[in-house]
Amino acid sequence: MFDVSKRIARGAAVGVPMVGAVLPMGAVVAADPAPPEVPKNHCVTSELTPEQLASGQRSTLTCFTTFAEALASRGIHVGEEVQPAGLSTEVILSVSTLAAVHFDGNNGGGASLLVYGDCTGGGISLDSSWDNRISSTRHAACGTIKHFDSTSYSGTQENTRGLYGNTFDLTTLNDRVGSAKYFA
Ligand SMILES: [Ca+2]
Repeated sequence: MFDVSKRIARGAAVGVPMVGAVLPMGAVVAADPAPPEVPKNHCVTSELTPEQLASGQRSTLTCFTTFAEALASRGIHVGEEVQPAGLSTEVILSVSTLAAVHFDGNNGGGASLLVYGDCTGGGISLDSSWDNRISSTRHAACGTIKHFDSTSYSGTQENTRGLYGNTFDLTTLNDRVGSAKYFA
């Protein structure tokens, strides 16, 4: 007799969470109208010509949610899971029009900025979305990259030189780059 009453009590207790389960479902519905906006942290631009540099033009950036989408916008197709630091040197060097990739973080981490062009002295001048953010630079087709403090290719300068495909952390100009020029 005692056991039976315990079972009834447990059965009643089990029924409570079932009724309560309606509330979390209602909470999910209430959250639907405001889904979090996914940031577009992976951007693409083309080098400005020496004439455009001289006229003070700023670079136009097109940004995407994933690194793979940013690459695909210029015809490089990799898996959606590929992150900037994981992009193989083989892929980087297979695209002769990719000058370099800049990163917000050290050693190829964080948001990325792909720069297309050749290596004959063209450059980029950054707007407020990327000014003073670059912390590391990965060389693609261009072996020498000159980073400048100001957006008009002047002020303190830091150059990176080396093997194509290598990534360099900036020191003096970490989080200070306003413009850059690309050379062979
Ligand atoms: Ca940074």
